[in-house]
Amino acid sequence: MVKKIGIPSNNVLHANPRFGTNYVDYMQKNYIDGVANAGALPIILPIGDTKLAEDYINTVDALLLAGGQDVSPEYFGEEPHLKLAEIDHGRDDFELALVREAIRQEKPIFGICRGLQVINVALGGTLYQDLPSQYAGMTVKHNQYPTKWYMPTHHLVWQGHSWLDGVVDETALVNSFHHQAVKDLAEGLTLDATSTDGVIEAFSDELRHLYAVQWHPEMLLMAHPETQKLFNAFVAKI
Ligand SMILES: [Mn+2]
Repeated sequence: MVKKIGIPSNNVLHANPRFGTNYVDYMQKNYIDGVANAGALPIILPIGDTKLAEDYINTVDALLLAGGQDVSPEYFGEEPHLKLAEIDHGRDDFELALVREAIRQEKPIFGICRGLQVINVALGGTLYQDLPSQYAGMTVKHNQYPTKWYMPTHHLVWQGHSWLDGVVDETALVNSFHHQAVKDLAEGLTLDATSTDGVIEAFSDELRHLYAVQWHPEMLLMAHPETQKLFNAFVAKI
């Protein structure tokens, strides 16, 4: 049986003349490609009521959490920092509920960028709301804009053996489009990689089947097809 991977959607909350409405749910095609090319079936889960989380998780074998907005600091007990970017409580609540339900049903989760941060917060961890102003040791450009999204820019420092062994080349560069990052890693998560300035770039938890990276492998797929190995490795965990 083909493995079904639920991908919670993102949405557009601002008026958008292209669609003639304020409310559009969407998911970038490169996440869908990563899942489909790994032989799994991508199923987009539209942002909805948290009460639907159990039914949604019942219908899929795993979750993939995509990038996007900042996570609201209310979920880790802070007021919004001056440099906090756009937040969306609807998306936060829905994804946090899906993460908790997937863990309860022992279904694997792959978190990418914001997805990594959502997993950490769901389990009681905290975030830097804005790395440049809150992380004094920041010496690496973690928002590589205006460099293109498919262009990897910074190195990783591996912290031990993990599911990424043989999947991501240990000398590889990764791309980087984040101004938030994990501050306190939630209990039970294993640190897999940081950047050279110590920002958390990957963690996992084999017991709870959680796998997360701070970079954007889906954006590298077209220019660096070897990145597909990361999606394949996740699907092999299901
Ligand atoms: Mn980075």
